[in-house]
Amino acid sequence: AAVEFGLDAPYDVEYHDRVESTNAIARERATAGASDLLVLADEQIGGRGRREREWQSPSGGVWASVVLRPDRPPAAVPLLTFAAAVAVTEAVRERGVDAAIKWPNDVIVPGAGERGGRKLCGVLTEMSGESGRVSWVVVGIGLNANVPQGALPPEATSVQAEVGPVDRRSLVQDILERFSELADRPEATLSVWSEHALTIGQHVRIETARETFEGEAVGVTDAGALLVDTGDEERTVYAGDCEHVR
Ligand code: BTX
Repeated sequence: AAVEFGLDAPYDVEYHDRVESTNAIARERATAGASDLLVLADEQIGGRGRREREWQSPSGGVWASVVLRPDRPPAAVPLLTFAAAVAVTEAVRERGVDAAIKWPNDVIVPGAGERGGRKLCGVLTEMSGESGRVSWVVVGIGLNANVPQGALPPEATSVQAEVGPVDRRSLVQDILERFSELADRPEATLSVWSEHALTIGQHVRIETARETFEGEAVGVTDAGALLVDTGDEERTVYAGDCEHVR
């Protein structure tokens, strides 16, 4: 049914009208040996974010998971999350949405006041491997494209809410082309990411599995970890939630 979306993608495409989670299907396919595969759905009923959080995925969105077998160490995998965020940011900007990246995995519409900092897209990257080698990676992209505002959490926005409904086929196509181009180019990814990222220079509140602290985001490492100056020391944050405090 990939015909439904009519995609001419740089990956094999498996299309579903409705699934639990495209990441869950992609993980199964990856475990069975697949690579360069895109699992795409119109609607998810069990979409997931990081730490098992729910991801609202009503019909009309772009719920997509790419299976890759990249020849790179696990430490370089977060740059695939960056590549996806860059691809989405550029594609929606081309369509008139004022989008920017929030470390590590969100595309937001900055704005001011009440409508400021709303989440447009999230990326969930999962991987498997052993002894320092990556076996497979699943990069899950959740983009609120043509979804009604009422079906989203209040802190979210959609392409439709920002600029009106868009052609999802060409949107997905643009995202995939850019993503596949960046997927093999970690250095290029990092530099374009930095251009689109809002986080650097902001005062941030970081929440990791173990602690919460604040400081100024001063940069990212080559592997995409966030550097935060707390005033006392510079911390390196590999994974966690980040809020822009001011
Ligand atoms: P995250 O953990 O950074 O963000 C999850 C949080 O985002 C939720 O707790 C909620 O507050 C908020 N949220 C939930 N749904 C939406 C939405 N539709 N728009 C904006 N904010 C929302 C982000 O995780 C990573 C999400 C990846 C989703 C893709 S969709 C394709 C693939 N399949 C799958 O199950 N997950 C990925």
